[in-house]
Amino acid sequence: MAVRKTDLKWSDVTPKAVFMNRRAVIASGGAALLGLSGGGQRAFAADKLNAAPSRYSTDEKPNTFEEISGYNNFYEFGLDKGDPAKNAHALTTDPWAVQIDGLVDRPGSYDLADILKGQRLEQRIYRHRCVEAWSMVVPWVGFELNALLARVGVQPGARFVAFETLMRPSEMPMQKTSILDWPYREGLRLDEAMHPLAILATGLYDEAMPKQNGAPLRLVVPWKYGFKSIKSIVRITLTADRPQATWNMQAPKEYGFYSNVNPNVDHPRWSQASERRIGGGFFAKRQPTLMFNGYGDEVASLYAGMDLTKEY
Ligand SMILES: Nc1nc2c(c(=O)[nH]1)N[C@H]1C(S)=C(S)[C@@H](COP(=O)(O)O)O[C@H]1N2
Ligand SMILES: [Mo]
Repeated sequence: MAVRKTDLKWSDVTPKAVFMNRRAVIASGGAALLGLSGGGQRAFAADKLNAAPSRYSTDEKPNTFEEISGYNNFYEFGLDKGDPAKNAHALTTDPWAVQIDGLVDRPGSYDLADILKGQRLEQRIYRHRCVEAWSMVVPWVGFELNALLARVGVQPGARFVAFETLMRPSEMPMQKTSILDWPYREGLRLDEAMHPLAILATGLYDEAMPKQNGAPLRLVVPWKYGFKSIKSIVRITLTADRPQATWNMQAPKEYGFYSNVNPNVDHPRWSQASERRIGGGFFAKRQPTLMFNGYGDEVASLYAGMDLTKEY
């Protein structure tokens, strides 16, 4: 892959996480995974990734690593929740380049290691709410999307940010079918993308991102339904016009562009008023879904004056 090195002013500091991906996996030969399976709850220190705790973390109890990496939507690897964990090992995530283009001052194809250099990694324990009305609590490790956008220089005409997942049918078998219009695409309004809650994540707990969760780089936007959080990102484009988003293209009456978590706007085929927390067990009570997934104090002002029953 083309690597342009670079007129970006990346700092010389190299966080451990840059090397983590390669080292931990090779060194452990899978032993790390065995270590995980016994314990349920894991330490949140995230030392291996050198990630600082965040004031944006929820104090709710996180789901286990096994729950978070064993129950996934990643249609490139199959439609069942267990398919990504079974099939995503086939994905080559190193080397990895991200094309950053459109209305930016310093467009280019950037090696992921260069992007991570000098980024302040944080552990963000976020609520995670799928449009299918299940939820988890996930200790992501990542950095604010706005930090990357600042580094490439957003031009004045930019109003949206578009994201694309890798297109590689040889490793992503469902891309040989037309169940979705590949590659998976998503978009945010620029002010949403600049919000400090929106992160690019490279890890979970203190491990590099499992492939089924979108290694090596995925978006996390905790006040929106999970499908906005696009996985295995290879392209970020600043645009003047609203970009296409996969589920919105697929079924616009069911999935709007904004896709803010909203208990008052039902999906046409099911209620969004409550959710099932994964791992709670079969008899666990459903819990009420919160407006903006509980992040209203932080993000509601982004939507002042909008009718969220129409712009869903
Ligand atoms: N490329 C890609 N990204 C994707 C998806 C997908 O199918 N392909 N599924 C989305 C959906 S519907 C959800 S709920 C989240 C799930 O993220 P998780 O598996 O880490 O919980 O990923 C989102 N990102
Ligand atoms: Mo989802």
